Amino acid sequence: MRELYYTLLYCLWVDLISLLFMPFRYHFVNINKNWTEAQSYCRQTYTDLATINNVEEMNKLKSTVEGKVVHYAWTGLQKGDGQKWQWSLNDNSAYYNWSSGEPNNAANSNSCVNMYANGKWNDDNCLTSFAFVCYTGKTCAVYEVAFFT
Ligand SMILES: [Ca+2]
Repeated sequence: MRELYYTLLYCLWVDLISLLFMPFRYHFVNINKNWTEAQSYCRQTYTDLATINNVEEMNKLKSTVEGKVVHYAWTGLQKGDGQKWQWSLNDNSAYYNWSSGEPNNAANSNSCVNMYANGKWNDDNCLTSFAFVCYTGKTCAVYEVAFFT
């Protein structure tokens, strides 16, 4: 029990520090990778590919990538089972910021979502290589687990 208590304190502390010093949870990675490679990179280096749940997060993401995205950057959105859009991080969100005319499933092969420099989204071929945006979630999830079990 004492160990759990210390772990909780440690995680709260780590999260507090990361909130203070890393206010932006998004990281633009200027390396061209296909969607799956980008996902692996983000999972190894940060938390996952970027999740965008609402307008505030979209604006935060836009300011992170401002002036950096040349063409497109992968986000964490992908067509999952049942042809439903799903975030790589498994968040359920009903927020979408599609560019006009998208998603168009061009050539019947558009199952992954990238964003233009203006922040609008486009469905594209997952095998095409683009820069991408990763996401840093909570550094410690231990106290959540402890509270909910
Ligand atoms: Ca498209």
